[in-house]
Amino acid sequence: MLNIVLFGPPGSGKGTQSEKLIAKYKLVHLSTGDLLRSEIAAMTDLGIKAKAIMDRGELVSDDIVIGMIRNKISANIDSRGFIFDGFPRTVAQAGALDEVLAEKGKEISLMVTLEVPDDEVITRLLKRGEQTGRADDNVSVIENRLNVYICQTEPVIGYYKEKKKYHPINGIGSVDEIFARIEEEIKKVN
Ligand code: B4P
Repeated sequence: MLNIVLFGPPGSGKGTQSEKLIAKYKLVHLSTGDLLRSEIAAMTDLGIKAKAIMDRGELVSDDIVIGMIRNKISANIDSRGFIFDGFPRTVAQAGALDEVLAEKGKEISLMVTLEVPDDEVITRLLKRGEQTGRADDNVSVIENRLNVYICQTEPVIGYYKEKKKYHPINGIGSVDEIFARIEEEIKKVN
């Protein structure tokens, strides 16, 4: 199995690159952001709770997202592999992901981090906000998302560094250029 954690700040291009990775490697895409937005669209109890949290740019509780991921992994365990997009976002989520995979005799192959400076992600997210009206793509919420990333999510890098699975790449350039950099990192482990 090829199991990739695609990591980076909000707006670094995780969702964009996931689409290309799925097409090339036939992996199952697990985006916690997309899963949560589907719950919101369906107006489930979980979705109603998640919407308020996401609209503030904060993280939905570990229990909720770990439960969602556990179900999806179990349902697709015979696939060629997974791309984890926007998950794990806390060290507790990273540990839980390893446990869920280990229960099934699997593990993460590599963590690719898209390195993009704050001014660039702010520009990208404001543009998407204008184009799509996404509720969390406005200046004050983007600032909060970046703070949450630094405080709660960046420590996940240390978790994968210790396991020798950390592969940082430059996330500035065209979508195809960045994809080629990701492919180079995959070749090193696959
Ligand atoms: P996500 O949906 O994961 O969204 P994201 O981090 O904002 O976006 P991403 O990095 O995927 O950027 P994209 O490719 O779209 O999270 C949203 C919220 O959900 C979180 O704030 C949180 O509340 C909640 N949540 C999700 N997962 C959670 C978890 N595990 N635990 C707790 N809470 C969780 O790219 C952004 C823009 O840049 C696009 O418009 C794109 O077109 C553009 N772009 C992409 N690549 C580019 C390039 N190379 N050059 C120029 N522009 C580019």
